[in-house]
Amino acid sequence: MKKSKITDPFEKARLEKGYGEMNDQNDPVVMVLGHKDVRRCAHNWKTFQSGAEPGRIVIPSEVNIRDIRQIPFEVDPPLHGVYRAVVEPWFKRPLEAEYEAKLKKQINSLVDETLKKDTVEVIREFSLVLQSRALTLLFNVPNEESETWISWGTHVFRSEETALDADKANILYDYIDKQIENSIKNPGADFYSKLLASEVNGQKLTKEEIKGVLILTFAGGRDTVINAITNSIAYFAEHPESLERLRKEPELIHFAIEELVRYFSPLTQMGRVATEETQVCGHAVKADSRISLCWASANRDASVFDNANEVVIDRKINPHVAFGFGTHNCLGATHARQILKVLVHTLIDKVQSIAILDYKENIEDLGEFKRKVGYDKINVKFNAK
Ligand code: EMZ
Repeated sequence: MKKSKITDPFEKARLEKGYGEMNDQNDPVVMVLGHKDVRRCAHNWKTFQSGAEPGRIVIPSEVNIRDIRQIPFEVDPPLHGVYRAVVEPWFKRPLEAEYEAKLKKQINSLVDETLKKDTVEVIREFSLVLQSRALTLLFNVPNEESETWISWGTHVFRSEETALDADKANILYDYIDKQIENSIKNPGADFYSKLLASEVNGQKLTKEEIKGVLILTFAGGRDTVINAITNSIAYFAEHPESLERLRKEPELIHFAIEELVRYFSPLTQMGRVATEETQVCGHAVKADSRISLCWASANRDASVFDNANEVVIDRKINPHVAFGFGTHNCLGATHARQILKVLVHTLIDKVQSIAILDYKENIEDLGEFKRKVGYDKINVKFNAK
């Protein structure tokens, strides 16, 4: 089996019953597995809410390490839409030519550095660095700030020792408090200042609300983007023919990126809390219990995707849900897509081949399912064109 392969552990359960079950910290989850059901439940925000206790819709639940509500992620309509409208234009900035040019410069220089090395551990030396540097563009702060963020590691709430690390979370919260105070004293063109100047329903955002947006911006796109970058490198290492094809037909890059994101599904699932007694796939769901929308499973649903377990690099019709679906579709998706687009262009320009030397897979333990989501480490060698 190829080292870059990500198998689908949900197939049997999806076909046989349409749902799975897992116990997350004694707060069980009914996992919705089929594409149609996932979309239907995502759409039904009245019954399956996001605005539950902060941290509870995340799996593993973060209720023990976080009381601040992430915004707009943990807010239901109609208020969700009001917050979303405030932040949305900022999260579309990656489409601006100047932003893209800066991103190109960052990724070009990182790939140049990487080409000089005999081996590179992709997660720590490449993906984490790339994600953190790119995030300085989203925040519109100096590139040096990425050094601090790199020191936090691949997840702001999880460490190697523990799945939910309260001390680590506090580092992030303190950092955010400090940045907000700095921007109050010295307003600028950064995201903090932008949020401080924003209003919702005629009222300035409170510090708590600002913090909620910032925690989401730091946490939400971190391990997910890192996994997407790392898995892309592993994929192209083992599929030089795909890299070659994109070199010859760069107009396919857009399709390739959607397909890689579908196949990797960097975020396996996201929870919701039932507001009333209901059922999914004929299975009873109690009021105030959790379901999850299993994006990774929906993205392998053979009734929607031909050759669902293969990367079809030029797949044209691709209604994947890797960035979620409906009201809460990923706020950072534009930024993430730009990162992958610029990365693929840079690989095409500069890299002939990539060799995987050794690796350790990152396997998520989801009760009856075990899912590879990426790697804990992967050493490779980049070879120049
Ligand atoms: C939350 C989540 C958002 C959560 C779209 O996902 O990402 C997770 O990595 C974070 O731990 O707090 O932001």
